Amino acid sequence: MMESTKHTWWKEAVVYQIYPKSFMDSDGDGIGDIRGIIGRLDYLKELGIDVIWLSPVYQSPNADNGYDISDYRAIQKEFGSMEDFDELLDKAHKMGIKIVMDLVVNHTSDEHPWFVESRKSKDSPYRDYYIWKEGKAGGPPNNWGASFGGSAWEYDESTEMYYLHSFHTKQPDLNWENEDARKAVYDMMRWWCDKGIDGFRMDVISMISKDQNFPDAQVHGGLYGNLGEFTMNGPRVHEFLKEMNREVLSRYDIMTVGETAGVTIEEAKRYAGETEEELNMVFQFEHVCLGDGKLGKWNDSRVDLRELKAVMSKWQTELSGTAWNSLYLGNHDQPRSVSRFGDDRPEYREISAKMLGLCLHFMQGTPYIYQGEELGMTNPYFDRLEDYRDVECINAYHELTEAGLVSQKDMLRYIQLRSRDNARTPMQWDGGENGGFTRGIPWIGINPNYSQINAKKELKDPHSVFHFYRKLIQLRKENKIMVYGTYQLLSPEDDSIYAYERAYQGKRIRVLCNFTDRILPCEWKTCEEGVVLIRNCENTDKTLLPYEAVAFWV
Ligand code: TEU
Repeated sequence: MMESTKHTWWKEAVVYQIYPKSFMDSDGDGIGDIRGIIGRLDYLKELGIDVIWLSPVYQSPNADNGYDISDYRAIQKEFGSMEDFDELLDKAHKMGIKIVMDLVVNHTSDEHPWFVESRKSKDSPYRDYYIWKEGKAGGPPNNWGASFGGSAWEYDESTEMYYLHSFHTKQPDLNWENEDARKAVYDMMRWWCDKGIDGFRMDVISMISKDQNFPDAQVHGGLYGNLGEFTMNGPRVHEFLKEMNREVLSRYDIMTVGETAGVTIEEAKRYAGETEEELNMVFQFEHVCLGDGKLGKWNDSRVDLRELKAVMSKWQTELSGTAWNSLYLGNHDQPRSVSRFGDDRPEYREISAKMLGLCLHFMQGTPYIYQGEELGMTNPYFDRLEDYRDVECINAYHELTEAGLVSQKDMLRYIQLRSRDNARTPMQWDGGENGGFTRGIPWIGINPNYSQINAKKELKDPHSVFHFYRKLIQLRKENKIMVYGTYQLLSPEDDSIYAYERAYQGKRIRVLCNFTDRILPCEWKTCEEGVVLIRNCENTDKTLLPYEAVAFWV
């Protein structure tokens, strides 16, 4: 294992993800907006984060909450105006906070002018911006299924051909084989960089190069073939990213993180290799896919700690010195981390939320905090399908229950545990109406626990999850070992304790985390005065209390 030597600002940064629709509503329409974010910059400053990753704020018909973009150079009305955006960028910069934009270029909205033109005729100059194919035997060109249900091919009457959409029917995939389309994307990216933004989080960037043979894919347990095999880490993806780097990224001091579904260690070393000239870092998916079964994410399994440790440790050690990790336990597509990896029962919620934060922030890589994670926000466990909003879970509910693959009762339980809406309930600002998120009716119900769990309460309480995260961020700034140190797992076989060490320039930190609600003996623990960097409870015995976590110098 090597000590990563190249120091950069984005390795040392802590990123905070904002999902604008659910963050803060300033005008009472029930939908979060940019002015809402501006009003909460002080809160983020107090937390101490360096970078905001803003989920899409571009013009969009919202088939997938902004991940279907109809104009890359406009702000969607519900979120405000370009003037509001410019003000946000300016104010954030004055406070020393950078802004990274979501870049969604695997697909556009079907309402984007490129697609509107493309579907009109086979001779349109925009025809090849998208992926059009003839049908086969009266059906789609192959058996690929879309992420949000149904076939990945949509028949279009005007030219009697099918277009590919890896996600929603309203998200046609761009054809990256087409040079004009690529150039148009780079042009748009330069336009944003020239505005002064600080980087891009690239949506499903691992999927932009498709196997041009478009073969049928294996069916795992649902009704359709899994297209990932032929769309993820495709034949030309690295060529395209090197081109993008040359044309755009290398010309600015920005940070880039690729959302790389299906990425392996070997692929990550190419996407985010120190010398590859593609991206700065990637989001790998292995730890958030643990326990996935024949119906993919739709199940109620709990993560096995030994598996979690194996996956995290593999990424920690194998990228060390050659590429860079992103560290995350939640985002807008994942359930709340405390509900999934911790314990959201009232007596353990706070302590297990802190334990997870400590466990993650002491690893090598750039940590990402998803809005509300710093408060220990939980899944809402809505008990009616009507309370959910996300196309993914609603479509899956119908597709899987109607095909008889799962009962309605089980599917609702799976949704309570795994739906993306778990992360999308409004940010809980205070104990007042709608948790202080809006004076109107929120677009999705607020988690009923907002009177106990909210920012106002936590800001006042020095022992809150918020202040624990604040301290974690501060420690990272004071101790380069947290950023650059090498990582060593201590107890691979232990199914209850996550123990690891970091080493850097002759110094060592040991991290101990109890992932259970039991008191456990722990020989790894030393209890001398003055060595502890941070802990989530006072316990000087050679034991770990339920969900206890501690980091100390050894
Ligand atoms: O997500 C891509 C992706 O891999 C997800 O579809 C993931 O598999 C799924 O959400 C897990 O349930 C990105 C965005 O983060 C997501 O919000 C978008 O819906 C999607 O791309 C399409 O743009």
